[in-house]
Amino acid sequence: MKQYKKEYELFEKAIEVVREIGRNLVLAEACEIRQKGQTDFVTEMDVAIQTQICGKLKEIAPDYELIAEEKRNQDLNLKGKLWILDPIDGTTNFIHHFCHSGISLAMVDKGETVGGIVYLPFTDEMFTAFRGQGAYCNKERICVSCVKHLKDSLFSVGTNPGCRESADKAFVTMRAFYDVCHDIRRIGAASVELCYVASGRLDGYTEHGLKVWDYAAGALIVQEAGGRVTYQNEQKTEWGTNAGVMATNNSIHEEAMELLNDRCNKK
Ligand code: LIP
Repeated sequence: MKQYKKEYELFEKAIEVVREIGRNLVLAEACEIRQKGQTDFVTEMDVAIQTQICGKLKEIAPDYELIAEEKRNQDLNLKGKLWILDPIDGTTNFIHHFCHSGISLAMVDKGETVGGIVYLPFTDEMFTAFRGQGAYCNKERICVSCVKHLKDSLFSVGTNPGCRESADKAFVTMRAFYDVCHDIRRIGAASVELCYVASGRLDGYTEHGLKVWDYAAGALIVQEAGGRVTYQNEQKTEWGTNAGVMATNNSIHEEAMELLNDRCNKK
């Protein structure tokens, strides 16, 4: 902890930045929507929140690089200190007034995530974790569920709507988990689903082809809450790593991975 004293102070400031700017999402009126792909959207609010958070982060941490979903992430030094921001994770939810979106910010030092912040403005829940310090929701310590077997779990499976080519794989995965678990869920925002695993509302979550800003902060929150996160089919890009993510309460991880490998990864 001593080692990260300065980072921790900065992390606390970043929490307030995310909260202050993120809560504007709740007040947002109809806003302009642009299609990045047929089923991949960006709204005026994504851009506004990103611009404001980036501006504030530059003020409080001028030496940090910044990766963010709605900007070109080129010529960055990914080996040093870095923020990874998704200004609205769950943009499709936001567009449809399905109030499950998060503002996700990870603090990275030499390739390792040391801080994770995910703010859910619609429920005013602030999920945070700093490496080695546990995970919290609105300052209350959280931990993963104690479900021991996949057959007793509630499991979320993402569909990665921006990547229709792999829809078969997503729905085979859904079916596989549905066959075994109590039931499946799909919330539509990776960061939110990860925080739900961290707080025991879900026992596990998996989705393929996520971008680093979708999962960086949430993955640390799961780990610090006692859960486990593993990655599949990692693809390094200029700005980070795309990957399939499996996040669980740890107890059901092996079983979930076995199911994924046996029934889904062959598709
Ligand atoms: C979205 C995710 C969602 C996933 C999509 C997309 P966005 O993030 O969180 O769960 O299925 O592929 O990445 O685009 O709303 O920030």
